[in-house]
Amino acid sequence: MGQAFRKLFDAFFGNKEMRVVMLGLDAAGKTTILYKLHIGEVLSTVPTIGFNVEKVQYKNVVFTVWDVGGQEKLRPLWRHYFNNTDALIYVVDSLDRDRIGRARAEFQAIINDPFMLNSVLLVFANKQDMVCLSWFLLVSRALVQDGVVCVEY
Ligand SMILES: Nc1nc2c(ncn2[C@@H]2O[C@H](COP(=O)(O)OP(=O)(O)OP(=O)(O)O)[C@@H](O)[C@H]2O)c(=O)[nH]1
Ligand SMILES: [Mg+2]
Repeated sequence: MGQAFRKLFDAFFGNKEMRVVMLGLDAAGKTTILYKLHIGEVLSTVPTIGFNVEKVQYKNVVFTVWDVGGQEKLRPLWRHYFNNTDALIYVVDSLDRDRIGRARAEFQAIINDPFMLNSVLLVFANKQDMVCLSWFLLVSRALVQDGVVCVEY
């Protein structure tokens, strides 16, 4: 009885859980972001082989954030993380001009996957502290109109 009430109470007022998958090419900065979110500090990282996962709480929402390695040989494994994903954070290295086309192609493949059709989406243009360099990704503004995301430059 007590258990049933607790479940009902949690459903209305308790913590919500969201599964978030963070993807992007190798060295985009995913692991750095994960640990900045988790412990609030920038740690030194090594390339991720496999994944890291941490829980991050914001107000009454617990985000389980999966940070998946982005090296070319690991990218075919990304799709195994898509099922039941509430949100995708796609991290792009704003300075990586040479691979912006590859980053875009991988992004399109992800968002066209049937498992990802209902996921919330954030594209994170990372390394903006270095934008004094000669080239960088322009930060865009995404607007949702009738369920369609329009990007303003
Ligand atoms: N200047 C700058 N460097 C960053 C930033 N974020 C990450 N880096 C650096 O970029 C490098 C790669 O960062 P990681 O977080 O390991 O990249 P990753 O996306 O997890 O890479 P994989 O695990 O191989 O997929 C590291 O040397 C980081 O210190 C940032 O915002 N600014
Ligand atoms: Mg990593």
